[in-house]
Amino acid sequence: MKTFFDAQQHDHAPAVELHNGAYVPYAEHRGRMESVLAALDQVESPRDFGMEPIRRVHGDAYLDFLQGAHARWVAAGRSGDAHGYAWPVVGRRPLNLNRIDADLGQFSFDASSPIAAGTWGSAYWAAQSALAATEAVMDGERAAFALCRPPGHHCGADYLGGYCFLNNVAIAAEAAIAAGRGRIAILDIDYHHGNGTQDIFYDRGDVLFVSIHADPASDYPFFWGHADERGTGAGEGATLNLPLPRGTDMNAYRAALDISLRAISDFGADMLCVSFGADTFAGDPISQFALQTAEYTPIAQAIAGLGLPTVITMEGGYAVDALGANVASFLAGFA
Ligand code: OKP
Ligand code: ZN
Repeated sequence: MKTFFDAQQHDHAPAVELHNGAYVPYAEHRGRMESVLAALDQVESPRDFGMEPIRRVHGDAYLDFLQGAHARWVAAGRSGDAHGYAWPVVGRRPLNLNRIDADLGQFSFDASSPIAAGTWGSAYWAAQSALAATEAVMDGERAAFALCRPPGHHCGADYLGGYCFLNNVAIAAEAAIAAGRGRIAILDIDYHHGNGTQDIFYDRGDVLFVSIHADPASDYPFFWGHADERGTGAGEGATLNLPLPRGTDMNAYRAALDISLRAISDFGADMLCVSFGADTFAGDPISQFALQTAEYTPIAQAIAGLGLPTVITMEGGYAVDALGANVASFLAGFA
């Protein structure tokens, strides 16, 4: 399968994150990509599609913030990565305080995503990888894989969070729509609910968002991904959340997958975008499902059975030693 990745995606290297009350080494690190790259035959660097397709999803103020945040952090006399610590819980009024600490709160929803010197460049090239995979599929490939790092599904039009800075799958979907595809289905099978993707398309009837994830009553991101979130306005019914309990194994997972695939086929999509996270793996250090490496192949075969042109974007997966094998097992299902 055509796979896209740019070496600049390695540059994003935060040192630590806040986890259960302590600062621990950042789980979303470059070793994840090295594991995947070692398991795949060949990858191509994407061409540069520029800012226009990114601006279809993200607001100008947010993009200005993201590009400049680390330099402003340094200019404020700080060292290391930019971490926010104050959030505007009520509303998101842009106050133009020109304080880096205020803006870190304004443009994020959690404390999972410090901004390092290389963050903007890596997020930019992860999005370009998603665009290259989309172009490959538009040009006739049956499926293509964007090895996105950083991942994207937690960030919205104007906020980052959950290790995510640019919403790669949303950027891919909007690029396909701009190029003439009418209806897009997004299937999110990361362990965590893709709250950012859901938010971006919540009021849209032309993009179906279907997600299978750990019940947010027990797991991050807590406030989104509940079964009663079904979209609004023209998007009513175009969001489908299938939360599952911790401990879910292939049997229960497969039943939810079948419900997802029926919804996608009923929607009549022209194209499918898959947010693929391998943090559903039994050995994942921050997640609690029980899927095995070999089970990613039949999951992908079932998805491929929809017969839709498919763009696959990488989301999570933190069992680094097994990540390459898990991704290879998934991609094999499309062969
Ligand atoms: C990103 B993706 C828990 C901290 C939560 C955020 C998890 C982001 C997952 N102590 N950290 O969906 O794999
Ligand atoms: Zn995840």
